[in-house]
Order: sequence, then C-alpha cells, then structure tokens
Amino acid sequence: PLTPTPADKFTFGLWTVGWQGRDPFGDATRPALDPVETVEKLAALGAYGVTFHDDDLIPFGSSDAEREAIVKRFAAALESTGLRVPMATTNLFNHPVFKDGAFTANDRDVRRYALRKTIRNIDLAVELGATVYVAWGGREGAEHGASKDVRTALDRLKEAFDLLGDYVVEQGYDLRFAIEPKPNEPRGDILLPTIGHALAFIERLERPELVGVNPEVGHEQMAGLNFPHGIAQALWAGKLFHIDLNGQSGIKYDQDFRFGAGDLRQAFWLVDLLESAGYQGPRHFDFKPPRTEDFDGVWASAAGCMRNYLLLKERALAFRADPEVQAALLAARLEQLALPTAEDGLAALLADRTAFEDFDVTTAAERGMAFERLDQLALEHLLGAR
Ligand code: GLT
Ligand code: MN
Ligand code: MN
Ligand code: MN
Repeated sequence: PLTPTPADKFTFGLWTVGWQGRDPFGDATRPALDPVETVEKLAALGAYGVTFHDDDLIPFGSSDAEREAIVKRFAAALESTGLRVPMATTNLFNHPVFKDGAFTANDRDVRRYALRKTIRNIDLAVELGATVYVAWGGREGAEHGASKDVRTALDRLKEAFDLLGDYVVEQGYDLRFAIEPKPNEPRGDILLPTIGHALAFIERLERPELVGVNPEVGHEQMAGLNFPHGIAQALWAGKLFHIDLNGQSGIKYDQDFRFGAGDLRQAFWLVDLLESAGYQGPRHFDFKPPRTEDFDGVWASAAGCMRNYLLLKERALAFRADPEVQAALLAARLEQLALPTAEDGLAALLADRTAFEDFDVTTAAERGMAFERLDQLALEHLLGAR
C-alpha cells in the first residue's frame, strides 16, 4: 500500500520536477528536463498523470511547425506510458509582457493577448484529455496604491472568466476552471488572495458552475490560514475541482517543499479530510525540489511526495479505525454537532423553556470537551506510536 500506483491518482506539473532552481538570488543549478523524459520517469515512479503550462511543453515563441512536432512527440509518450493529462494551465506570468498582470493588466491589448494565449492552450488541453483548467493569477495584483483600481480589475477578471466560459460552452468542451489563490509573490499583493476570496468571486460569475478552486497548501499557509479548514469549506461549497499539494513552514516566502515537509500536522488532517470526504480528483503535487539537488534528488523528492501521502493516508485510516479514537470522538460529542440545532422549528425553539429559561448554564459551562485526549490519540497515530 505504500507503493504508488495510478489508482492513487498522483499527478505532477512539468514545471515541478523540471524547475531548474532559478531564484531571485541565484542562477539555475540544474539543466532543463525533456518533457518526454519526465513523462517516462513519472510513469516509472507510479504516477497517474502529468500537467503543464503551455510554455512548459512548447517553448514561448515556437513556430507552428515546431509546436506540432512537440505535441506529437509528447502525445506519443503519453500513449506509450499510459500517463494522463487531467489538467493544464497557462503561463501568464513569465514573459515581461505580463509584468502588470494578464486578465487584469491595465493595458487592454495585453488583456486581449492573455485571453487568446489561454484559449489556444485550452484547445490543446482538451485535445490531450484534460477536464480541469487551472488559473493561477500570479501577476494579477499590485505593489502600489492608485496603480490598480481593484474593483475595476475584478470587473476585468470576471469578464475574462465569463469569456472563457462562453468559449468552452460554445466548443462543447467538458472542461471546468479552477482558480488558484495566493496572497503574494510575485506581486506585492495578488487579487483573490485566499480560498475564501476566490469562492466569493466565483459566485459573481455568469457561469459559477463552471468555476471552482485549486487551493495550494503553501499559499494558504503563507497567509497564516489553516489549509484543511479552507479545503473543508471548498468541499462544502462543492468547489474543490483540483488541489496543489506541497509543504510550507509558516508565514514566509512560497517554499514549495515536497508534500509532507513543512507543517506535518496540517498535512495529516488534510489527507484525513480528502480521504474521508471521498475526494475523487487528482492528488496533484506542485512542489519545487530544492536547488541543492541533482536529478537523483529531484526524483527522490517526487517519490517522497507520493510516499508521504500514502503514509499519512495509512495513519489517518488507522486513526479513524481505532476503537479508542471512536470512544474519544463520542466523548468530544462530534455526534451532537451533526444534529440540527432546531429541527423542531423556530416556534418550538421559542416555546422550549429548557432551551433558555430553565437551561442550567452553570452545569453546561462546567462540562469538559475532552479534546486533548482526542488530539493526543491523533498525534500518537501520526508519530507511529499506535
Ligand atoms: C507557478 C505557481 C504555482 C501554480 C502554477 C500554475 S505555476 O509555479 O507558483 O503555484 O500552481 O500556474
Ligand atoms: Mn507555491
Ligand atoms: Mn508554485
Ligand atoms: Mn500551485
């Protein structure tokens, strides 16, 4: 059970293992990876699929003939390995033309170009079998005050998603969008900084049913938020269309560690949640093997992401199956939380003297919640002590 297989639905972005280690302070420490070699290596490691930005696969500025040859060779590698492409996305952040954003750039011609670049890659994504299209608006933001009229920029962002929705509906594509929130980096402040902001934005769109979220572990944690809680709310809203798994240690730069590194407790509760909620989508790793690593380290890092997920899944299942845990859950009165508060209706609540006039506040306040015992059991399962 700790050996990954395609049934585990583990997927990786070409840009993850392919990251060359360029950061704001240093040059690349690794050469570029051939996407076909990546496909072969990921398949050998037990992955289910691979994802890409247009420019990860087809270098920016390639001619139509070059593009065709690259896609043909990539599709052949998918065919021979059985690796799938469940998701694709657009690079709307690397080229200097996107320095002030893409769908919300102040320059109208840049916004039109960004839409055309996206639509072109949507066609390829669908051709390769993708059913989810991620939209990370890393450059949609600002460093200054008056430079970005945020309410107007949100009008333009809505316009972009409405147009993209029109396009997939007109084409008859089976494709939904997943917005990826991030609070900052590379912009000083990014629009739709958290899961909550994205969920509220989606409800203002013309076709909200076509749009969900692609939350990334580290991005919420950069904002100091509890990632499993954010994921729970996305699931509750029926909006968890995709997920980016990685690791992050607290509020600092986007670390993109392998999954399981960083906040291990949140990783445990996340896996417990995804597995118990029956999340069916890919377990997509969006990490960066540190620039200290050579290619052996890169593949060890990718294998570590999958193994850590499977280890945490094993621990989470054991936690849920443990009779002492089940007793502790009862003691913590989770089954009471599952009961409606006033299924007897408002009138009955207002007439119920035991709910207020005769309610023994003092005794109720004295009841312990028994949460520490429950949490210690979880920690012991996580640590392999049970
Ligand atoms: C970029 C970003 C990621 C996004 C990718 C999708 S690209 O690496 O940091 O979090 O998921 O555009
Ligand atoms: Mn990240
Ligand atoms: Mn990233
Ligand atoms: Mn991501």
